[in-house]
Amino acid sequence: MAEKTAADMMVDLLVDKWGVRHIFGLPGDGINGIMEALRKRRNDVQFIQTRHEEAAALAAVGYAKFSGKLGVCLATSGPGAIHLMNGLFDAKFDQVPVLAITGMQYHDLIGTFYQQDVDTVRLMDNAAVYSERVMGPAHVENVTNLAVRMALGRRGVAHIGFPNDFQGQTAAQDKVSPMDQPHHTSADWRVPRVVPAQDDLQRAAEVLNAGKNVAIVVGAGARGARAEVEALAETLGAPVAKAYLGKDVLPDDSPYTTGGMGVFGTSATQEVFENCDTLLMVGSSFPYVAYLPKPEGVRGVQIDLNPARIGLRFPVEVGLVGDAGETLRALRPHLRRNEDRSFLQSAQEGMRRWRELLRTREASDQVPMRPQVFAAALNRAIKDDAIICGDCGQNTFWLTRHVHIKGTQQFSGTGPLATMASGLPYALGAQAAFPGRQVVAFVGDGGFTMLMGEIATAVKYNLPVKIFIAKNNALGMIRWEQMMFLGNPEYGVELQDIDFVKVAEACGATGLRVERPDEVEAIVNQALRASGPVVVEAIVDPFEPLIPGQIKPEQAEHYAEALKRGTPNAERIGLTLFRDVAQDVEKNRQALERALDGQVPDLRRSSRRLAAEQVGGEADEPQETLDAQRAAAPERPPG
Ligand SMILES: Cc1cc2nc3c(=O)[nH]c(=O)nc-3n(C[C@H](O)[C@H](O)[C@H](O)COP(=O)(O)OP(=O)(O)OC[C@H]3O[C@@H](n4cnc5c(N)ncnc54)[C@H](O)[C@@H]3O)c2cc1C
Ligand SMILES: Cc1ncc(C[n+]2csc(CCOP(=O)(O)OP(=O)(O)O)c2C)c(N)n1
Ligand SMILES: [Mg+2]
Repeated sequence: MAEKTAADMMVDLLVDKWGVRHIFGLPGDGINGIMEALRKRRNDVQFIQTRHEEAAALAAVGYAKFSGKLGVCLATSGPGAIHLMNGLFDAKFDQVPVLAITGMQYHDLIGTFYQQDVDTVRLMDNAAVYSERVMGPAHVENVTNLAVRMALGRRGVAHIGFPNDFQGQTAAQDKVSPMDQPHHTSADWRVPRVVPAQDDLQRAAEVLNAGKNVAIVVGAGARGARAEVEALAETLGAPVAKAYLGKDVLPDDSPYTTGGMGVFGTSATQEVFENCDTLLMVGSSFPYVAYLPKPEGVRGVQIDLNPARIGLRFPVEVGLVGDAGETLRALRPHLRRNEDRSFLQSAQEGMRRWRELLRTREASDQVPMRPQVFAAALNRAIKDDAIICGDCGQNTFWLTRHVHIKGTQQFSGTGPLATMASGLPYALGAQAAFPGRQVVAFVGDGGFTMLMGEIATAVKYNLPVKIFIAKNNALGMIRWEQMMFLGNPEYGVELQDIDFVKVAEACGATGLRVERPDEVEAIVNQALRASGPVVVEAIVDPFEPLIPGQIKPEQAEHYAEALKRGTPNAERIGLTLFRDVAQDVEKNRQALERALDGQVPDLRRSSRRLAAEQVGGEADEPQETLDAQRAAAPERPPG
């Protein structure tokens, strides 16, 4: 038998000692040695060839997020490695264990402006907790073991840069240095049990027991601690808000949760944050501090596994470093039951009103279809143990608001990196990890377009992912942000129409289109029943506005200003804005109406007139108006 190459050593270690079963990547001449090692072990580890290295990295993130295991991606030197970067930053931001392996040039040509001679070790510096170049066969075991341990232990990206010629060398072609000892490292890994000291638990309990209105925030770090979180909420009579990446911590019909928080949060959460006197954060680094309770007069306790995240978003009095589940279990005996249930009850009432509002939107029969109708149909159809992947855009709002967690469903998306195009690759990673589970992604047309070649990957590897595209022919979220944040008319946000049904079919997948609310149920179910990968494009209303759970007065002013300053289709946008706020929370209605009245009174008048035409207080405009506006669009100046 031929002697093992350095690449064989690395692959064998990953497969035999670290249990790696999937590697996402794309070959190149900088990694031919590694590809050969993977070919030899093809029965034990599946190489999933993506069409873009970014998708390989994002698939590794999805794989790791849903399975809890190490995600692995592979790219060639130079451009391949550079393409990985976006996905690797996603892993860094969300603290996900991912190992990236890249090729480097021949060891004696590195640093000589040779072809594709990118110093990938330095390239990865800002993304990785560990990034090292292999210096020869004798170095492989030391570096590989440490890289995996760093990725798992520090929950981040580890990177191995492997010079081309070293990949094919054997142990005999290298010399172990006098200071090294072969096989002196180990691949043993056990998840540590991290629990705070009793004194610290006692201090935290004192703060929580003193609270009358305690609010709880849970995030991704509390995934898997559902029972502990519910028990805690019950004891403290405390409503639980869920940060986006912690959406699957509690089912959405739990009596304790007020759902999401932040821009796409619920008004119920916002009310809880305005009225709480104590905040307990469990496994969350929710970034938008402006949406958290104001610290004055609010006492804080936080539980986080990462000491660096304590006190990052809220000036907590007690910061407990520990695992969410373990720490909550240890904390429980120190807590007293809060007999005053009024805070929880009023949160439940707020949630009841919020759900009612969502139901009104979901029941719309308007064409073009409101995206909420599409998301709600998906919500009704998916299985109790589905894996749900999000993307970045307005679609993220609809997904998180209208798809409600139930059963053992798992949910995740790109976090603070907020990268478009993450949904489909996440789904590939999730499906590779769980071949038997239903895996869906809800994405925008802009994001989908960026990596749509990956539908071919799904087909090639028989990964039956279901991709639901909310097609508004726009970079929707930016359209609204340009208006809402700065008061500018939209610019550069329209998308050229693409027939995604044809794209799917061209890749060998099933493509389906849905345009009308009365057919959405059937199409969504047809997609989910299909055995292979499916792309569903839903033609949704491009003018569906983006309105936070509670709009700020200045944001309402900006909307009005943008309409006044020549936003194309201002009339249509004004109407949808009015329609939404007409049934929205009272504060939003007041803010928007005041702003529209002040800046664009004509538009407000026509909104009022149309509202008066509506039968029985329906939220939608009459269908004829929509049809006429659709036919007249675009009312955009040339160029
Ligand atoms: C278009 C778009 C819009 C968005 N808008 C919103 C929004 O309105 N609202 C919103 O909530 N998010 C929104 N997000 C996501 C947002 O940027 C953050 O990523 C998200 O809020 C973070 O959620 P998190 O706190 O659950 O996760 P993370 O930020 O990942 O925090 C998890 C925390 O848990 C800790 N941890 C990990 N394991 C454990 C453990 N075992 N025990 C204890 N602690 C642990 C980690 O150290 C970390 O501090 C949006 C994203 C996109 C793409
Ligand atoms: C890679 C990347 N480029 C640009 C952005 C900025 N951005 C955020 S959301 C968005 C629009 C997304 O459009 P689409 O995917 O169609 O979703 P929609 O908002 O229309 O639902 C853009 C351009 C980003 N987040 N990521
Ligand atoms: Mg779009």
